[in-house]
Amino acid sequence: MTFALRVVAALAACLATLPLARAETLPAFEPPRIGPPANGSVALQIISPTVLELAIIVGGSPKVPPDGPFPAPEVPRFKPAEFTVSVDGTTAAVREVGFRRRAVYAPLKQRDLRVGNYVYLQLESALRDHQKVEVTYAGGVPWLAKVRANATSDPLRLGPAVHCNQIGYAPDWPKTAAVGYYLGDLHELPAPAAKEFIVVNVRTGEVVHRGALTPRPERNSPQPWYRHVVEADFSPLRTPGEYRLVVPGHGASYPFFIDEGMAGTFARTYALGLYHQRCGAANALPFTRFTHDACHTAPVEVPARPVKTLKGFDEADANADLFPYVRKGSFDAAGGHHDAGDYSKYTINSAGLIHNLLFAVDNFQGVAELDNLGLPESGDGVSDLLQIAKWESDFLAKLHDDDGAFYFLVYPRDRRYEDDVLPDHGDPQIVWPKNTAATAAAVAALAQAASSPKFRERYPEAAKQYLQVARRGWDFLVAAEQKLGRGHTYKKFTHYGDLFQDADEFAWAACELYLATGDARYERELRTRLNPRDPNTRRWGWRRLSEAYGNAIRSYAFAARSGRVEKNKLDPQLLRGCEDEVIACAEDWWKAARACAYGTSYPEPTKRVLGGGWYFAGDQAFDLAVAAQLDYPAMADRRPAFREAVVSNFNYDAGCNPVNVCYITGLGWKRPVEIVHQYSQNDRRMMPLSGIPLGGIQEGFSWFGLYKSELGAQTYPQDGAKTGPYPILDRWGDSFNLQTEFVVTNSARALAAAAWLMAQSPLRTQPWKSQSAEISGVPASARLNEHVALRLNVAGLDLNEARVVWEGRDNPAVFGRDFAFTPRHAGEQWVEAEAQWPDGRRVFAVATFGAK
Ligand SMILES: [Ca+2]
Ligand SMILES: [Ca+2]
Ligand SMILES: [Zn+2]
Repeated sequence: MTFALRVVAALAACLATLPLARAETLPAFEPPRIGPPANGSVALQIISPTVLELAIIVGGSPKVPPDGPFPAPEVPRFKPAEFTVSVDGTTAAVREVGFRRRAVYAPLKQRDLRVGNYVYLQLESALRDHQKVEVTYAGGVPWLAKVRANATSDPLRLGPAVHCNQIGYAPDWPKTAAVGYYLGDLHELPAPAAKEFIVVNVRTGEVVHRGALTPRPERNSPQPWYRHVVEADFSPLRTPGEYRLVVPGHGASYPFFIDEGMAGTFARTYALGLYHQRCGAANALPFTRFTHDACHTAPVEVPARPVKTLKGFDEADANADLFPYVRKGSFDAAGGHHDAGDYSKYTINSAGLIHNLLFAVDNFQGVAELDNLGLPESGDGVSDLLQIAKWESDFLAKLHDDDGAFYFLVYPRDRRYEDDVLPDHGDPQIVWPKNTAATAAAVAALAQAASSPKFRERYPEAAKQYLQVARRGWDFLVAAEQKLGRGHTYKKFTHYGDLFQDADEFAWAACELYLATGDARYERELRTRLNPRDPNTRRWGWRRLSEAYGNAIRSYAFAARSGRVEKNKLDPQLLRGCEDEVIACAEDWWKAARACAYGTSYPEPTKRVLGGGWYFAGDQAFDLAVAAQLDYPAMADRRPAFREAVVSNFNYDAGCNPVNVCYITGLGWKRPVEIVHQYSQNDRRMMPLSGIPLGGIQEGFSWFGLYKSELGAQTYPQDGAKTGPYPILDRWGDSFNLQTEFVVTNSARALAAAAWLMAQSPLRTQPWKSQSAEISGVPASARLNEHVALRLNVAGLDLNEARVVWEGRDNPAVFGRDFAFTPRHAGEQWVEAEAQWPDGRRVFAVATFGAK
């Protein structure tokens, strides 16, 4: 039998309802447009055999709205009779019409509002495959007037209701995709009538797998959201390749890989994101195209003026004189990582970053051996995660005053945010005053580094010096407590470290100092400050392993396992309590992932109050990975479950979510272009810098200057509606939204969890540092509006396997091996290409030409 006949026979035998095209007629996948749709664009999509979606993008007014509540635009009332649906030339009856509306694009720097208006047409009878559908509108809604739109029910069309991990799955991972869709005031798409799905090889058209669609309803939600979601589990498919998952009548997923490199993709991309946060050093080719010179290398000032006169101190000024500055003048505080989308450096998060990465180096199986993440320091024989942690801890070890206390943060001297510059053109900086929470966190992190067996082995001198600095910091804390009394030492500057006031940071510091020194004095302190069974050590009474209590519990639970102390130096009760808490935390996240239709560990208490925001699935993945390292008797059974939940959290972030958005920049097919990041708000590119985690759940849009309350007001059904609100996991819009802004501790946790998976894969020993690439076809000079055909060339790597993104001056970003660049304005032209392989290796190429 020929190959094509085999496919047809397989389909005929197993899939009578799946009239898939023969292999040779498999259409090539057309990469999607990157970025938001244009104003005025009209698209008809076939969501299911009986549901059509007509999407019309309507521009907002160019004027910034006045202050105060924005008047919600009228909700159109459609009648089925206003729509004519023709199927292969025959009129099909429309039973019901639904509607939803949401801003699809709202950038920060220039007002450019694009509002998606989605009309749903529920048909009386089901479409068959390969039918031509045309919709016309004859009603009076102005933005829909005289619309005529076409679509074909190609079984392999991109199906918006089919959600997969767009990056891919490792052969031995559980592999799931989801089917579901929100139809506005028609509520949720019913579960598909089909009982089966298939997986098709993109290159050959071969049907390589078929399986049953099974219900995966959302549980424990007060709203009837995601009740009809079904899951497609294709775990048995292990053959590496590029595939699409097809659900009869609903279309196909984006292409994805099954590849041993998947964990490497996540780990290398998160590592690149942390490289992009690196301060005091340049970001340079060939490691990234998002370059800048060394930043913030000037000495930071200890403010000589009263703090009250400085801008941005308004929350701290009332408290700044409790621990006055001792050292005057300025000092070297270069290094570390920019905290988040801004370029400041918060001591609390610096300490958290060190904890997370060093914990993974010391405890996550195989992670310490990874030396191939694609960073400048890869391939030098030293653990890459250890080196990232060292970069941060060298910075932190400098950030103390002469009295041993640590400054709260490094911050611009004259304003809150350096929001109009790249970091190498950043501001003069100052340090904020000291507080006990920042000091205790720094003490803990440096003591942890000083006692980390892997760190000490590689950096014995630094370890000694850190321990000295940590002890002095502790002495400051003890003196402060003697003077002011326990529970009265803490002053709030901002919300960083404010949870549990300074009690959790004190407990963490005592814990790490005990593990670093074995000194009974610290152990006594620890015992009075840490009770892992006390619900008051949990955020909101339920979120386990929060903040510095979490760090202390984690470190103590693994103190002997990581080789810090002998087991007989540990209090068995306390040890058991810490281990139990680590496992209970992972159980919470595993249950939450199971209770979510889309497999992310959306915490149930948050779900019950319809909450969201600052949700980073990598945090939960980290907690799950931590528990999976325990060799507790009960753990043998639980390890696969926890690992499965790690993967389902990554799947969600990689696009297996209701809106198909990839919540890690630089990956996937549907990529946000507008993120909360000063670099990306000020560089020349359309695409944000790669490797940045984005919050995967948001309650709604942020209020900001050019839109004020308009983004929320444009939404229908409203996010906050009492009945039938807009479902929480559907609330994404490509907008500057503070609720999606990460901090580097989120990056570190996600990297650690991904690195653990990578360390179990064949990729763990694959050498990789970086590789230069070249753009061919670059002309000497540019002629306006004439195409320039460009091609990316990379020696020794097969670009057919890569996802390549191009962009250039005045040209939007596009996917493709080649690039047709068009100079739009006189002067120097630039083009850039970024290629990423299924194992996360990435190369960048940049060219400039034309007049200067
Ligand atoms: Ca290295
Ligand atoms: Ca605290
Ligand atoms: Zn910097």
